[in-house]
Amino acid sequence: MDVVYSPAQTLHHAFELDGGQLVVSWESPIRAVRVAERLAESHVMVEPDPFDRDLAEQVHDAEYVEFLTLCWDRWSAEGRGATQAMGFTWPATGLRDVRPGTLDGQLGYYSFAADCSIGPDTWNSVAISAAAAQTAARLVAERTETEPDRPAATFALCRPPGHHAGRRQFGGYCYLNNAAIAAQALRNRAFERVAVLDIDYHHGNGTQSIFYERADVAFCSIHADPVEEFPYFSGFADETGSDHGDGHNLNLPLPPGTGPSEWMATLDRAIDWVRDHDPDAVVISAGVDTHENDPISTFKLPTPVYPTIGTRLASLALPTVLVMEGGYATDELAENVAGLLHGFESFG
Ligand code: OKP
Ligand code: ZN
Repeated sequence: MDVVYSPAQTLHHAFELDGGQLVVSWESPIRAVRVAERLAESHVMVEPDPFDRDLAEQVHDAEYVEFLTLCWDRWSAEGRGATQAMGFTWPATGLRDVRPGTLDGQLGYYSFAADCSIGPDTWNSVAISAAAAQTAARLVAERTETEPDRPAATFALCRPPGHHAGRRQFGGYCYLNNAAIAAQALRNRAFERVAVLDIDYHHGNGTQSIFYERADVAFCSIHADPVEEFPYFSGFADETGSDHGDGHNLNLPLPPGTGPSEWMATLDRAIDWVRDHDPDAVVISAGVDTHENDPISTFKLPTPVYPTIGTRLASLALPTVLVMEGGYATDELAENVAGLLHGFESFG
């Protein structure tokens, strides 16, 4: 399969509040560098199309997208360009959901976590990361038209990741929701029903919330139980969708420390659920922070399991956009991603 990626995605780097201190984010540029280097040995690398803002505004509020594009300029115009922009107060429970006029107010209004700063290159990398997902969806749609009997697949090497970003909220290292943008792009083409399957270690709260009331995009996620793990306030098993989306959302939380046999059995459940929804195309939120050496996660998947995961995903035999999410074991990351893709490609 082709890989969509631009080196401009490495320009962004962020800080996160961790253990009471602001530190360099685990979500580092080297992640994309290593994965790209590795995949270039075995795959055709494709440059992303120009960022399609109208498409992004189908899954994000236009005002929010505007905020992201202007944030750094406003921040530096305030004379604060020596550090990166980050909020410090949020409309938490009991407070009012009003949009403030000031930058500090809006930084809180538009985010849910202090792990996601905005620097001079953030918007550029974020937009190109989203464009990689959008381009991967286009390629899958076009290949499905020319070869309808052969399920097309493309990998969007997205960085920064996206699955925590909501309609108007950044956090969890995510600003624009790349997987949601890919799913919407597929919906805008010939695919009437799309399923997003999120196998990142963390719950894809942003993707879930974007499609929660919709029947045309189903969402299923396997992740660490939010009782113990980020994002803490979303990802419970009783979140099943609402309104038209009722029954179109499935969360499969697992305890910290979950190993490969339990995880693979859960993947089988997820794949069965997706198949029961009879989608025309699939988006995989492909995080590999489930790896045993991941520095911020607790699952125990060994490197050799990723090809097996890829093969199982391919067994859906549907047009598929794979979108990279997390994975912070930088020494193993590229091998795990390559293994996932090779396993996928070896199916059938
Ligand atoms: C992004 B993705 C406090 C911990 C913040 C945020 C985890 C975001 C994961 N510094 N952790 O799902 O891989
Ligand atoms: Zn994650």
